[in-house]
Amino acid sequence: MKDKINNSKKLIISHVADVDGISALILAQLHFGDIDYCLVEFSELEDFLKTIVENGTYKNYDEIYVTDVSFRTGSLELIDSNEELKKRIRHFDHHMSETGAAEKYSFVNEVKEIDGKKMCGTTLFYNHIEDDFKYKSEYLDKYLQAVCDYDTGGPLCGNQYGVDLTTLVSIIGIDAFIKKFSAGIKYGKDPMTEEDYALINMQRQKEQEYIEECDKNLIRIELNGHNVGVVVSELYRSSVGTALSSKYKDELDYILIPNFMRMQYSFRTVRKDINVGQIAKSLCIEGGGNPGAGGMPINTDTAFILDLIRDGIIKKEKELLLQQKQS
Ligand SMILES: [Mn+2]
Repeated sequence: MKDKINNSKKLIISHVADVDGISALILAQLHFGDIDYCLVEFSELEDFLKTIVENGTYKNYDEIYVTDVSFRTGSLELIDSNEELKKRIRHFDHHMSETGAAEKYSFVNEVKEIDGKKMCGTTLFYNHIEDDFKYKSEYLDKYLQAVCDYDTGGPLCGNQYGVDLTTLVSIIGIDAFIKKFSAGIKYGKDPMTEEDYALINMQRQKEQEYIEECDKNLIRIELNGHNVGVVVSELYRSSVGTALSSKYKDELDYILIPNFMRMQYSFRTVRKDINVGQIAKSLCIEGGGNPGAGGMPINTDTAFILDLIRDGIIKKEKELLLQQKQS
């Protein structure tokens, strides 16, 4: 979680984990000025809402934007039971909240596509402010397209600029990324420099080597009837997950990446017959995502998977020993 609370009139709560969540914040800051914000993992939303309700700060805001983050049961009930909070919430998301939440709660606004065009958190929020947005440009269009293509299509989306943005934020961090692309959008000019591309290329080579290491250490487990490849890794989760899911698409339903730095599991698949967002949701109340990319916290409900991974490690070691003996 990353926040800046400064008694402004508006608050935006967005997704900390990717360029889509961060870009909604960039647009909000350009549009409204220096507003309060909080970037969260999905699993942190409820706690953050509880905090602003308990200390009463939510009443300072005339509007509270929730972008690229979906609501779980706890958050839904919290908002629904508090009229003052509810009337301030403006929700723009393309994930799926709890089943039926969009029909049941008027403040839930989830849109997957408009006129056959896939949407992401940033583009939905942009549609909301577009009429009065001062910084329209060809560059803005290119940026929004890139964010949306990558967010809905992943590393294989075919939009190289979208892939580059995601690589760059992993190198320079969220604050520097916000500063750089706020300026880019403000002046309608691509802020990527030759140095940025040099960094991106270096990173990509490192990433490639990292993926090869992850491949060597891949652990296979069975989880609720699915064949799952597990990579215990801290870096490049989308690239790692996508690369290994592509490589093993015939034998593995999806790739699971436990990350102890974020205390999150990430799910990735390139398979069209598998929906990892739904799988994550079925495993844990705070889980969710879209068909190709999902996530859930490492917590009491999901720690049993770590036992399966331990068994998978032991099994793999035994098989290797056996192979060595035979050869
Ligand atoms: Mn998104």
